[in-house]
Amino acid sequence: MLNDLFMDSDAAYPLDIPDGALYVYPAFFHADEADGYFQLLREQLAWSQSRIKVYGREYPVPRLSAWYADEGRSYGYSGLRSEGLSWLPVLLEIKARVEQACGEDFNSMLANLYRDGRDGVGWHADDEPELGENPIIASLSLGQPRTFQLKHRQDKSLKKSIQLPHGSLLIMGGELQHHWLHQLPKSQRPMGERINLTFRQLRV
Ligand SMILES: O=C(O)CCC(=O)C(=O)O
Ligand SMILES: [Mn+2]
Repeated sequence: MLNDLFMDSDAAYPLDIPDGALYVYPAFFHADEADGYFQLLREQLAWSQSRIKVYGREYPVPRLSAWYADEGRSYGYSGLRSEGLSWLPVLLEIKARVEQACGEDFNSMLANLYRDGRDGVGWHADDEPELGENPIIASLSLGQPRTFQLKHRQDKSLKKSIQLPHGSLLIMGGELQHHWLHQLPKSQRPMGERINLTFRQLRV
């Protein structure tokens, strides 16, 4: 559950959508604090480019990523199982702030680095079985503001497009991952780097 402090804050607001919960905290970190975290994460995280197999052919995904988790937690995706890296001090610091705002604990975090507008992530839901039934996922954005889009799986008329500024926190909860897909589209416009951290609680 999101705690009262978060719900009562002037700086955070719920987005009115059916079949799921979505909250945005546009200035979760102030600009200077967000600048500092961007630099540290850019330098310190173990960024690498994963490859995915589509119809028997392998492709590099259009972004760099890094996966951190409590010891012993592993995560399966694209037929692979991977152990998370050990938390870094900067990540523990950010995680504590995010946990306080959400009133939730997180034991894992997927980081993405979008190098420019040619990087993005396609339509998907964060609905891996290890996340449990209705996961709360807290998504921190740093750097280049990018558009985050959602579309309802059944009702094709339902769409949402949100601009995620430097230092913002987006929280997804309720049945959102069952009923909606989300993506970060590529863009033709010249763009700088963006770092996104998604905090998750693995149940297994
Ligand atoms: O970069 C973002 O804002 C979204 C990333 C995302 O959806 C994911 O990593 O599952
Ligand atoms: Mn996602």
